Amino acid sequence: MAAIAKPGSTRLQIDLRRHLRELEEDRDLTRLICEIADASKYIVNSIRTGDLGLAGTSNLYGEDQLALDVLSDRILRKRLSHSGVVASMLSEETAEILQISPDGKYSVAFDPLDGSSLVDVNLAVGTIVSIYEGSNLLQAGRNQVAAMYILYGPRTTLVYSTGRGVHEFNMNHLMEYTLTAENVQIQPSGKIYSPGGQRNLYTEGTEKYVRSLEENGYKLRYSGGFVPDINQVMMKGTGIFFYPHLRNNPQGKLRLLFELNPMAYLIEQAGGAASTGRKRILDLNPQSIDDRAPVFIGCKDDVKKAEEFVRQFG
Ligand code: FDP
Repeated sequence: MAAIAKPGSTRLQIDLRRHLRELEEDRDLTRLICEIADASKYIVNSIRTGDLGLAGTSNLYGEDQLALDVLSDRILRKRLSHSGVVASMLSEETAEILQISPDGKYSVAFDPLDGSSLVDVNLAVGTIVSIYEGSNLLQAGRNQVAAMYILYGPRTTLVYSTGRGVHEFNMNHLMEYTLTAENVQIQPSGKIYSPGGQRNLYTEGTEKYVRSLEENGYKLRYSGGFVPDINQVMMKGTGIFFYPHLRNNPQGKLRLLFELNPMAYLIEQAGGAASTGRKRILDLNPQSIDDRAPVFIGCKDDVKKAEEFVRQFG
């Protein structure tokens, strides 16, 4: 494998394309990741200047779409369908898998703008992407060949993995992504927790788990956006995020194909873990494109503890 810095050390002024080239990644995969990175520049622009009104359509899940969701979706879909390397693609905003080209080497599932309920209050949102080889998007997340997210916060950052560590890039004033952290690592346990979902709907296992975190001095740090919340774990190298099974909703809220699989891939690559409380996220076999699952994701030992509570108390 080509040059990757040791954890904690960073090589600067390396742009995304060069980084991928140095890792000797497949040319088509390099192309695909760079196309998504390029598309994100237009999404950033739309976020800065975009129309925040409702677009008058709703997605598969019956939620109102903000114009920005629609815009981001269009930007990504257009880029991907013209990339020449995509066999099929699936957006969180659409109800079907689109077959693009029989010559395409990769398939892509993406959430173009996750956390859209935070847009109108100017909190951080993000794009999440999951990549498989071939045209099958309905397979276990462990088969992903790459995953990435882009966080639109005070800064725009891109985090990717092709199975050779997790790397962070910052968008500079020329809108180029330059390397800021290479081979990001998550510690075995931490003192931060980000709890999604309504606490009075938690099952006994999750409630007891949260109490044990509080008793052990864990601090609550939760933004309400999956991308910034996961990025916090990733870049601080510590913490656990969960959106658990609820009393009235055993599947939780987050979507397997667009949210959980790519984040689980990235977190595992950084040395963390991701579980439903009973099973490794990356081992779940999706039955349909809108599958959801509960999730405990972050520091390995913290996820293990959550699993113990869920196993014992449900
Ligand atoms: P949003 O509905 O704003 O798009 O799955 C999307 C998501 O946000 C995640 O980003 C976030 O972690 C979660 O939902 C928040 O869910 P609640 O609305 O139930 O708090």
